[in-house]
Amino acid sequence: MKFTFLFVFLLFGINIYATDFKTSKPKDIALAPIQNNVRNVLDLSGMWKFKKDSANIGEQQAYYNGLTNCRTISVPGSWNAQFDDMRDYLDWVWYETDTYIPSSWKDQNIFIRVNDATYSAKIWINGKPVGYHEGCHVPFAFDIANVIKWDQSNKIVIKVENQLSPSRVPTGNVKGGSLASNPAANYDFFPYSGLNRSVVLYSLPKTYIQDITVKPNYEGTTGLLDVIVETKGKATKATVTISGQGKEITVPVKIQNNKGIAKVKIPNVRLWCPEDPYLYMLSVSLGEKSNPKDIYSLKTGVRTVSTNAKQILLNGKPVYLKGFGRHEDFPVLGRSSSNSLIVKDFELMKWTGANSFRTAHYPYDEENYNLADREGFMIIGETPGVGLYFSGDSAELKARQTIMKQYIEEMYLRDKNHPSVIMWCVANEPNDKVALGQMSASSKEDKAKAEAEFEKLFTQIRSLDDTRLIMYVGVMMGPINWFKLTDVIAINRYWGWYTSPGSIEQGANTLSKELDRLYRKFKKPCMVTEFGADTYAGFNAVTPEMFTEEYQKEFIKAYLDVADSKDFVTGMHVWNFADFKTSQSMIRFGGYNLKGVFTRDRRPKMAAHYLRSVWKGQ
Ligand code: BDP
Repeated sequence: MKFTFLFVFLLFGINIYATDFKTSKPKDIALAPIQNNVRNVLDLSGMWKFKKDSANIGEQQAYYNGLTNCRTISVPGSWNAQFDDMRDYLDWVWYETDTYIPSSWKDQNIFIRVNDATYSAKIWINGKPVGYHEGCHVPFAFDIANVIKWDQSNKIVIKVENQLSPSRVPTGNVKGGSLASNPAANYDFFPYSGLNRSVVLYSLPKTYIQDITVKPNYEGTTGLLDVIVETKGKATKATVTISGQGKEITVPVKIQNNKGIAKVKIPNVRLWCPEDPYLYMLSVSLGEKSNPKDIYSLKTGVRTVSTNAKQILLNGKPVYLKGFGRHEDFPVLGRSSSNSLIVKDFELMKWTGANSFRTAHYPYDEENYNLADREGFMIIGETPGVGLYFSGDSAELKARQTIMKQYIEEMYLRDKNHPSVIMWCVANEPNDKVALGQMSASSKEDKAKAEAEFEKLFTQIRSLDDTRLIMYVGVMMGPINWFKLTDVIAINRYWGWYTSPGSIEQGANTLSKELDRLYRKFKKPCMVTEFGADTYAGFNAVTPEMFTEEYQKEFIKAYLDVADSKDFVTGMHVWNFADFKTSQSMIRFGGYNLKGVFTRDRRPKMAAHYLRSVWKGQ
C-alpha cells in the first residue's frame, strides 16, 4: 500500500517535472533576434547574481525565487575564469538578473534566448519554471509570454552545471584512456562553464517568420536562389526582396501550411568569394508589403561549393584552404564572447594571409560568422562532437547519439545562411575505440556497429543541406574506412611530434606516404586539418629542438612542403591559431596547449611570421 502510494507519487512528481520544464524547440533558434519596426531585442549582458550550489539543494530551497548570499558574475563569462576558487568546479550554480520589459511588447510573442549555457540549463522567470536545455555552444529559446509581469521588474533565474560524463558530448570521465587529466575532460581544451554567451529577450509579432533558408546557386551569369520561408500564425502571403548592386528584386511568395518558396533570379550576379565577399541584403515581409505583419532581413551571398577528384571548388574554381583550427579561449574571458577578441583574431589571421578556419571543436559565437561573411573567410563549421566514440555502454552511446542529432540540427539552423560556411564537420576525431589513447581495437562486429552509428549523423546532415560539403576529421591511427562517407578527406596529424619526436624529417615522410595512400584509396581531395608542435614562446635553439620556436617553424614548413608536392591536397590548417587553456595533464605544461602560432595573449611566434611569408609573400 505504502509502495503503491510512493509509486503514484513519484510518477505524478516526475510528470509535473517533465511538463513544467519544456525542452527547447530547435526551430526557435533559426533566426537570430533582430531589432526593426516590428521586432525588438533586449540584451541582458551585464553583472548578474551568482551562487554556487555544490550540494544541489537550490531547487529544494527555492533559489528560483531569488538568490541570497551571492556573488557577482559577468554574463557573458565563464565562471572558471572569473573565480580562481572555482577554476575546476563543474557542478551546479545559479544565475539571476532582473529586468523590466517595455510595455510596447504587450500582445507580442516574447522569447528568451540563451546563446550558450555549458552544459545544461534550467530557467525560471518570476519563480515559474520555463524550460530546460542540454548541450553546449548552441543557443536555445523559450516562449515566456505567460510568465512575464508588466510594469514591474522580472526575475530571471538560470541553474547551470557542466558535469563531465560519457553520456554527454563532448565526453568526459571516460574510463579506459591512457592519459589522465584534471578536470577529467576527454578532449584537449578546458571545460569552461556557464553562460559563456549573451542572454537576450526578444519580441516577435503575433504572426511571424520563424525560419528563412537560402539555398544559393547560379547558372552562367544568373544567380538562382531558393528562399524557403516558414511562418507561425495565420499568413497566406509574403514578399522576398533581394537588394544589391544598386538593384532590388521582389518575388511574391504564397504561404501554404506555414511554408512558401521564392525562386529568385539575380541577373549579372556578383558571386561571393574570399577576394570579393559580396553580400546581398535579403528581406522577407509577411502579409501585405505596405503593412507587413512581420519583417526579417539578413545578409547572404551567392556561391557554390563542390569538389572534383583533387580540389575543393568555390564557384567552380579551385580554392586552397590556408588557415587554422582555432578555439574560443582567452585569459579572464575563458570561453566567453568578446567582439574585441573576434576582431583581433580576424585581423591577425588576415595578417598571416589565412583565408579560412575551422570552428574547432564547437560552433562559435555568431559574430564570427557575420564577420567571416563580410571579410571573405571560409569556415568549416564543426559540431561539439569531440571525443566521440561509437562503442562501449549502449545507453551512453544512445545518449551521445541523441545529443549529436540535436547539435547537428541546432548548428545547421543557426548557421545555414552564412556564405562563409562552406563545409560542415560532423565530428573531430571520432573513433570506434572506447577512448583516446586506448589502443586495443574493438571486435569486427563492434567496428561495423560503430560505423553504422556514425553514418547516421552523416545521413542527417546530408538530408538537411545539399549546398555544402560534408566531412569529419580523422584521428591518427583511426578508422580509415569512414572516409568513404566524406566529400573531403581531412586528417589531424602529428608525425614528428607525438611519434618520432624530434625528427621532423621522419614525420614529414610518414605524412607524405600516408597522404599518397589515402588518395590512392579514395580519390578525393585531402586536407590536413591539424598539424603543429607545442612551442614555448621565447624558447630558442640553433638546431631546432622540440618546444622551441625554431622547431615549430620547421615542423610547419616541412608539412607545408609535403602538401605543396601533391596536387590532391586542397588545404592546410595549422593547429592552433593561438595557445589555449586545457585541463592539467602530464603532456600539458602549465595546463596549456602551446601549439599556437600566436601566444594566448596574441603575440606572434616565429611560425606566425613564417606563415605570413608563405601565405602572403611578405
Ligand atoms: C588533436 C585534437 C586537438 C588537440 C590536438 C593536440 O583534435 O583537440 O588539441 O590533437 O594534441 O588530436 O594538440
